[in-house]
Amino acid sequence: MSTNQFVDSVSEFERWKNSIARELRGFRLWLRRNQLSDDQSDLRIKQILDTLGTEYLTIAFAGEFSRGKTELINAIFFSDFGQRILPSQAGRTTMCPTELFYDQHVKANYLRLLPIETRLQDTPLSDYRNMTNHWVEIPLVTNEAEEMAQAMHSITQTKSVSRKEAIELGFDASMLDEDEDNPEKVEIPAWRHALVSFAHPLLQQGLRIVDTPGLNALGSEPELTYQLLPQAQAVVFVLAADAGVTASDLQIWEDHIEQLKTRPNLGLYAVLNKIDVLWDELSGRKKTEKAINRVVRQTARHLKIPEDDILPVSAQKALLGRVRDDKSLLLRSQIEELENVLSNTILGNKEAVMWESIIGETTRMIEDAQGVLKSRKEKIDKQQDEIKSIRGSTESELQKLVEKSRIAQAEFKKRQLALKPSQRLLERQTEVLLDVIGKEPLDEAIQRTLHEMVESKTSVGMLRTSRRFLQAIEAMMNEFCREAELTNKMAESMYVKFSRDFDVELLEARYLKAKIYRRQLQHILDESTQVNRNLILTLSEQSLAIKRFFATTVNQVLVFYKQLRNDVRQWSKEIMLPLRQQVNSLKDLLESNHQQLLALQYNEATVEGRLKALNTLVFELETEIHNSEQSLEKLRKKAPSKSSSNVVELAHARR
Ligand SMILES: Nc1nc2c(ncn2[C@@H]2O[C@H](COP(=O)(O)OP(=O)(O)OP(=O)(O)O)[C@@H](O)[C@H]2O)c(=O)[nH]1
Ligand SMILES: [Mg+2]
Repeated sequence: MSTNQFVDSVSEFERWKNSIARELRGFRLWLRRNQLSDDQSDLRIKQILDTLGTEYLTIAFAGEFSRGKTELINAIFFSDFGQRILPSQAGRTTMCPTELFYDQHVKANYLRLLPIETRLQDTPLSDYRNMTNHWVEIPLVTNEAEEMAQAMHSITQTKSVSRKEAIELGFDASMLDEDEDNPEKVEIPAWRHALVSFAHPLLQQGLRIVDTPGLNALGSEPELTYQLLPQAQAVVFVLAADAGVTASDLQIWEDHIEQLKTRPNLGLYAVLNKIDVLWDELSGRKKTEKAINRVVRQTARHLKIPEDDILPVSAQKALLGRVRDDKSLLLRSQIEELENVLSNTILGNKEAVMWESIIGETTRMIEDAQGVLKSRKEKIDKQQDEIKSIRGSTESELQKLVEKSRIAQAEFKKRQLALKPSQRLLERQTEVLLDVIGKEPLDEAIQRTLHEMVESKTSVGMLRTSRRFLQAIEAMMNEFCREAELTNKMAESMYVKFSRDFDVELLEARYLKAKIYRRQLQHILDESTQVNRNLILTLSEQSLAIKRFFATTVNQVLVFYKQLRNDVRQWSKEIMLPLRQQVNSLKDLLESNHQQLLALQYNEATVEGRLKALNTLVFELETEIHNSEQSLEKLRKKAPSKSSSNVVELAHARR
């Protein structure tokens, strides 16, 4: 297999996932051992473990056709096949977006192709992923390079349709090639999307590669811009050194890629491919180097990004160098510099995202449970003092203590009941919060928009309507933020009351972080403003523009709010968990204390025996607290080290 930087990064990623899973499983047992687990916490841990199993490190390649995106993928990842595995040739080659990964659910090799006609339906691309019956499946024999390459050839398939049909399918007719045999018709991609699952070591460990076609594919499949690219940890924009930054390169960059610059935890790079065309043996290497540097500087100016983010390479020579084992050619291709940067970037960014979501949540869960054990220990300390003080007490004194403990139990029950109203208040407030972002107000806004769009006579009118829709969505978010603030205040006062009533240390309430959601939504809205403009102004047929608007922006917003509702529900469960754990733990303690006093009273036990038993309990608790501390330390060590910026940005919502 190829020996590049990715091998190290991807296996580190897998080790990382495994060690987190190990800690989580250990924590689940720890909870059970300490009587702190219940169905809810158990289910949550299972969910986190499941998500962990299907986390991918994603790297996406985009750019105008024929810049060498696919050649680059062949050179970086699949040179061990000794030939090109993905089709790469002059002219338009890759016809549909192609995802290469290993399907962790099915654990099988396959090539699935989604027919282009599915674009006529309203179903978004993301929904098709789980609808296997809509895809055409081609078997993959992955140990035969030739057969593998042949199967992959279907990614390049086109079909001939009338201009009208092409437009209906969402293509910009001016971008398409004429059918040579039939000038009435145009060539369009036969497939809308390709999923390639195969058991390559890098992919098995969780790497996912996204290859996109040039030919303004991003424009005709907005979900790519919206979902697939922003989810990646690195996006590589490929240019060719001989062409420089052409008008169409720049257009793709400005319309679809540039906005990713502000995404947290996403590395954006430009690759200046085909530097071998600048290699000139006659004028020597120094001059060549100068020429390359010149193009890099120009590119940086055009794209408005730092020169350091532009990486000159020759994909073709890199592939050749690897296949022929020609070290000096490989070195000259500069591919290894690119691989270094990319592999570090994806790992660092992924760690940052996972730190915020999975690891963050796990640490919080452990900290909370640890808090419960600590206060359990405190209470036992107090009990010990009490027992010590009854050494040599008379029967009537003991009787008093038994009575006192009975009263304490009754008191505890009362307090438990007194907790209910504030809990109910918080539950009701959560309902209010969910209503604000509920399906109903959303559907209303959507229906209104649809109606207005159908009614509007001009594209300017449609643009105005689409803007109004985005404003309504934003207003909804503002209200959500206001209500969330109130919710957080309620949660806080419930925690304060709890610690006062039960005389335990104040637990730290985990607040609902509305601001993070607001920022996320803002990203979606900013991006869609741009895309909608292009969409509405370029699609001449109104009904098509409407359809596309709904398939992209509206769908994005729906998905976002659905996720938000899930997160709010999850949060409302999580906020109660530590309190429930505390209550159960305290109740058990009171009960066992009471039983022990009774036993002392009836001479079934001695004070010394009781003290010994309590000592053992304290020792066990200390050990368990120490264990959880070690788990926490291990997890904290996994805090992102390589990635620098924006670490705290996207939390919860990426789950
Ligand atoms: N000289 C030279 N040619 C290259 C290099 N990389 C790719 N090419 C050639 O450029 C052509 C296009 O390469 P592809 O990999 O198909 O380009 P692409 O960006 O994937 O193009 P689409 O799939 O059409 O979007 C092919 O003929 C490649 O052999 C390179 O580093 N040097
Ligand atoms: Mg290609």
